Amino acid sequence: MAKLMGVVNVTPDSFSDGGLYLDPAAAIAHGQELLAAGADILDVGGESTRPGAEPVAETEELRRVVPVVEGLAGATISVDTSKVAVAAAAIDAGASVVNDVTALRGDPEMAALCAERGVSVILMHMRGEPRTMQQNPVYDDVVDEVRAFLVERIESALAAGVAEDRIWVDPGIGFGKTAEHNLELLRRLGELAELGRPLVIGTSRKSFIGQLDGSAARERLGGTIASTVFAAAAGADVLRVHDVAEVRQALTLADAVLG
Ligand code: HH2
Repeated sequence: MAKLMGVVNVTPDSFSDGGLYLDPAAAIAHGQELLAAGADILDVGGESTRPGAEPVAETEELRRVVPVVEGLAGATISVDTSKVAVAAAAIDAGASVVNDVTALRGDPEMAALCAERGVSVILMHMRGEPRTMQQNPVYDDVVDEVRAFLVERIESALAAGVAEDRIWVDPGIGFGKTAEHNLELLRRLGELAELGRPLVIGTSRKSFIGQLDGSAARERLGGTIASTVFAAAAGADVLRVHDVAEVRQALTLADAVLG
């Protein structure tokens, strides 16, 4: 079965749960709940990357993330950051995966850090930057372009000394893409699974679901479940979700039917 990555957003402004887990004790308790619900990995982040989000200062991001990673040590933890200082401190505190939405382009030192520390790295596709990425994104063929980007980023990570078996890839659902681009990526996910690296997918509560039916971020569980089941059936290896218990049940059922 695909692995589940539970989202722990230690932020005031994440698009679906901003402010709920800004207090470290609340974030740690939430992470423990997600583990009890069957999360295989916890993705701890201190900076929202929602469309329009403003960057967070390094000291603030460190203050949010490090105590939560420390408090959850023992679990498999990824740190959702593009800053090398935050990644380094999180690794010291127990994280073993760096989830970098810039695919190692945001900080010139990040690739070397990941190589040196031997951690796994998630290379995610994003067109532009969060502040502006949803302003009219255009592709000739979104799947071909995402795939070519990921191939180039894999080569760059390898050249920096990251071991091949530490590299995971992610098409970045919602990062510089229209709803139709996201649907096309899900429809043709098999073409990305062919890259031969673990494939991470994050559709959870995202706005392309709301664009289909008008639902608000907290009302998108049905669309989250449908999209994660499709993604798992198409070869996704890691599903990044907020609602671990519900998605786990859906995947268990899908696995039982499909074998
Ligand atoms: N999506 C979000 C954040 N990080 N990382 C990867 N690898 N893939 C994703 O699809 C992805 C990600 C956005 O979701 P969320 O963390 O809930 O929101 P926010 O960025 O507002 O904190």
